[in-house]
Amino acid sequence: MSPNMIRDSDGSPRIVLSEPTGSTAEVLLYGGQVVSWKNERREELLFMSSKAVRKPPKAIRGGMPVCFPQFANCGSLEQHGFARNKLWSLDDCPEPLPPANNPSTVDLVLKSTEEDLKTWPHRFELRLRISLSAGKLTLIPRVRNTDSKAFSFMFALRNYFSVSDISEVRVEGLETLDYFDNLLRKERYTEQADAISFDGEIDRVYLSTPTKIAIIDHEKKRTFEMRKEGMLDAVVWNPWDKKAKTLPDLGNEDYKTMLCVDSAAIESPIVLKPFEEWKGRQEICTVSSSYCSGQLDMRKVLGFR
Ligand code: TA6
Repeated sequence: MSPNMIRDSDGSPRIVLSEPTGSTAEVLLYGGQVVSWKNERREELLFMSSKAVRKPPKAIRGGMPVCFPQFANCGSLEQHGFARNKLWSLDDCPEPLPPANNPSTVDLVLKSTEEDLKTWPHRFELRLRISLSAGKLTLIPRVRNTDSKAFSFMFALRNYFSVSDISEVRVEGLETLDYFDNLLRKERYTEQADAISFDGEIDRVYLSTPTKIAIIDHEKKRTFEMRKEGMLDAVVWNPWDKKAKTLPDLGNEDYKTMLCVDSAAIESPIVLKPFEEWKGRQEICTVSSSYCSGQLDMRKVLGFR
């Protein structure tokens, strides 16, 4: 049995994943983008801008945009590359992954076209498996070099988390790491705090992070546990009020209820020889956290027994 495919009001295809405990996820072929993840209590876990634009060539501001083959504007392509601005297809050949054939998993693919070669001169196949289970959303991105020469690329899964109030959120797992600060000429700094909290714009690429990162929403008593493989870095971004006003597809107050923590391969771009394939993995679990003034034992949340 496959996932449910419905049509949006504008006719664009939307795939609805479901699993037995009642959580759902919704995916658009446009951008290969998860645009909704609701838990069994029908609470939306991902942020979607109140002014999101859902048609080409704009990327949809919310959910989980795929940034490929470039991150930010550190290259000749559009911001965050072109993958999130293109129409993907259902992938009927997800090998070497076993076929999914269940309502909680979908396989998508984006293949380079001759037209694409004019902007990025490399033949590729970008695949994404999106799999929903109770309290967990797993994304498995893969990039295959189908060209006759090697190429390198950056990659990120931009996770727009829905939070109750950004000033009540902490991120654990990035302490003591070096990071590039996009607000300070991308210079390299070292994180001094034992957890990241938010009182202004933040735009950092943390380097060579641990596998596990926790995003703790005190007000909702909810922790997102993020585990990633094949993507060494993590981006943390919130535009805050001033930058938010410069983004036409972001509501002026939206910054208060969003936080981007992305799985990313940025500092060391991935290099593929002809016919090699890179595979990443990102799992996000939701955990009820009875955090109250330091009671949450982060060693347990992050699995350090
Ligand atoms: O976090 C990196 C970054 O480039 C920020 O500087 C900001 O521009 C953000 O991504 C948003 O990018 P987008 O293209 O989604 O508006």
